[in-house]
Amino acid sequence: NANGKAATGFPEKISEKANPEANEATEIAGNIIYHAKYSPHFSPLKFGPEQALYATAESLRDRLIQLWNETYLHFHKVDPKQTYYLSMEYLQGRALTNAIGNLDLQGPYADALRKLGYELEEIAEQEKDAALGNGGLGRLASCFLDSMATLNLPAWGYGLRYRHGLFKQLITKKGQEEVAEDWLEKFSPWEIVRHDVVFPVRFFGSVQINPDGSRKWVGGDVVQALAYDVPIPGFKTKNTISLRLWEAKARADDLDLFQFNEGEYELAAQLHSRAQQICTVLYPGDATENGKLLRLKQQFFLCSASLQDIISRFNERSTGEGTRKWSEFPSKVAVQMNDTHPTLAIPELMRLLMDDNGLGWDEAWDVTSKTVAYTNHTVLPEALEKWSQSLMWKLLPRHMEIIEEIDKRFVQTIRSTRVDLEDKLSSLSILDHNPQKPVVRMANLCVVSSHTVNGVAQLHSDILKDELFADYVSIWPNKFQNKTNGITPRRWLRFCSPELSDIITKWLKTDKWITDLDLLTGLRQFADNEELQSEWASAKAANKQRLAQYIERVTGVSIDPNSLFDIQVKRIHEYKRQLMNILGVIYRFKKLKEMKPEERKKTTPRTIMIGGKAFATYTNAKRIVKLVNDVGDVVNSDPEVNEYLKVVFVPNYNVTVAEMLIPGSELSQHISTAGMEASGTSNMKFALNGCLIIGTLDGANVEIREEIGEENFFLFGATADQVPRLRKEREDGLFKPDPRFEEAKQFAKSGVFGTYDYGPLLDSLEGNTGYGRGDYFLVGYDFASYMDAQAKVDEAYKDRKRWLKMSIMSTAGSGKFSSDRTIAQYAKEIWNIEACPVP
Ligand code: B1H
Repeated sequence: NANGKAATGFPEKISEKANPEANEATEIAGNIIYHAKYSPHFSPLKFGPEQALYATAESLRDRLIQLWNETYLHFHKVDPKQTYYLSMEYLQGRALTNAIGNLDLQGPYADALRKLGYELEEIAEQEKDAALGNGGLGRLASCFLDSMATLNLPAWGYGLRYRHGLFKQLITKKGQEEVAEDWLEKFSPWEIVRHDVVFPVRFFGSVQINPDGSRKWVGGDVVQALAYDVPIPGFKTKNTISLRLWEAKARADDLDLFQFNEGEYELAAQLHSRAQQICTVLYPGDATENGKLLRLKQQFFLCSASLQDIISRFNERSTGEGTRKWSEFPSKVAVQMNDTHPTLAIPELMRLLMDDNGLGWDEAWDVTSKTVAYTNHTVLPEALEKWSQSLMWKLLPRHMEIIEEIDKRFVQTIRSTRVDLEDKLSSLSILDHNPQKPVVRMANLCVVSSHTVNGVAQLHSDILKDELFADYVSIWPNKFQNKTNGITPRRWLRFCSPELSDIITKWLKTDKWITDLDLLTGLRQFADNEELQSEWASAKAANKQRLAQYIERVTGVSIDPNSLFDIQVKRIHEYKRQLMNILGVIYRFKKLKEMKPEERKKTTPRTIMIGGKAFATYTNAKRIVKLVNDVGDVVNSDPEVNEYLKVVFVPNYNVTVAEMLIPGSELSQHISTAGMEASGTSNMKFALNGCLIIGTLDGANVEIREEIGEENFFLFGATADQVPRLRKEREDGLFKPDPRFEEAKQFAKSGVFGTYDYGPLLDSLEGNTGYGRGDYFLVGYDFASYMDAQAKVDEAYKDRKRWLKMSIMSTAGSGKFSSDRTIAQYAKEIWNIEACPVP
């Protein structure tokens, strides 16, 4: 056939050349064919792109398993202190290009596939995007795993194996629609089911008091947690760590055969279906009581299975003189809680130590509080988890006893040592006894029980210390730290933009920057160099071209690769202010319409791309999606202006789409109300790829601007410390809107963008309407400086040399934002672990 393959689909003969890479490629091609023929998933007669993907992945998996085993055995032998990262979310995206790149097999794999009639890129395109997370928090966990492996750290991730990841976003006439995602439709070639690793996890039941006074949790439902290991290779190292994902299963004897034979099939399989529900979807809607219960079950399931596994490994690695002393536990184990979602690790570890292993309270508390640490990712009050006490008593009665005891002891200690805090105790305590709705405050439980609490960017950590957790700081001044987030330079530069990477390597005369990102500062001295600038521009142009083709393919909109590519992609949230972006677009459109043709020609042509998913029940976020799409329809089909302005909603934003968008970006928007975005991580990815940022002094923007230089950053907007006063002024009717803001809103409401009722959305920007939240996010206040900053962007883009210099300076200043730096700091300053490289 056209690919030079025989009728069966398999190439008849693979020719060899006399160089070692060619031999390696031949061997790999042989492995791929072997898997295509003998792995039982597909007909052995066909070798289409999909078969090629699975066979290629399986050939890599063989290598990964080998490395994974070596790493495991090495850790076992050396017995170092090990970190366990507990997270309800991982946004792994695709794994093929990453695995090939980290194993440094790019050349041989590309050659091998070419022998088989395929391009590596074409095969990589077949892979589904593993989206077991929502957004930044989940992607951070995945970047962290890459860095842990690359730094040879003894560290593992634990998570849940959701059958369906984050929903797929369809854009229809109605706006966003959600469809169940299906990454396991066929199977994932990257996971290894571990039938030998199974732990029971209990729900409901009651607490039994034994004659000796000890307590035991009994009865209820018991579900089995089965481990699936996803090997995580480090970059150019043997170390390959594990992302262990738990799946919930019932046991065979949970099936009631008697009932089944009576024809009561559903009743008979009750326990099976209840077990299955746990891992069916990522974060189910929690508006209903059932939804809340399921979410809580998921959290506990992760914590219980992971801790049983950790404890059994701790015992396994004991050096032969019987079981180890429990007091050694904190010097062998560090548990990091990714936000409050795995808070139940605290009472579960206490329970396992006391009820299953006979420790007393003080001993168990000492071990637990020296083991767990907590990362906070948000200060938004609605995202601070609070669980109903009655729900917790029902599902986890023994844990509630333990939480009560932790709270009681904490309150007692404060009462006896800190009289000054007496009136703060009602907000510092873990249990909130508000008679209307008694709840457990998970963040408080984390702060009280953890040895270290950290925020994810300097500004955010300062807010934690000065506001959210200020009173705790007065109790434990040394408990609080900052760990500014980072991103892996492998996925987010080396692999997603090989063109730019090669240029960087050429000018730095080394590729060591891939694992030592601070070396990028070496580019600064060449930022004005014309040769570099022209190479830089052509790499960027190639990435823009590729992006333009992608956009046309998925949206049908053709965009001009010579226009300024302006991108805002992230979850749709009012605090992230996509609404401000689109109002700015609306204003720009109106002005372009009002201009004479000669005037229009003087403007900077722009393509504005906005993408992101709205939570299924978040009405205003969905209205924003609809508005962006409606504005796009009108603007893009307007023959007078569409040469100068295009507006595209990028559907189904995910890790894979990000890998296409970010390398092709020139300007990106990180425009949250100051103080609300804990860090942001896409800002780092864009800057690393030479994309300029228009943004507020929020989250990690602050540090990015410091690193790349304020002259290379389009800054606007109120600062975090001004926000409370501005909100107050807004409430008191003292705010005078900029005329551009009024004009944009009026135009949006005028009906030019269709018949959908945007009243409720736009009214959220007003002070005191029925829907209004009094413009809580200060779009009105920041709009003027935002538009001014946008005008500066237009001017800067006209000066190509200046723009390219700024772009190079962005990349050059991004070294700090490597997740290698972040993880090295966690390892040293929180976990107290050291590298354990496989020889
Ligand atoms: C972040 C979340 C989050 N902060 C609740 N909080 C969730 C909260 O499913 N839930 O219930 C899921 C996620 N996610 C993000 O974390 C911050 O908003 C970003 O600013 C930050 O960059 C990211 C990683 O630290």
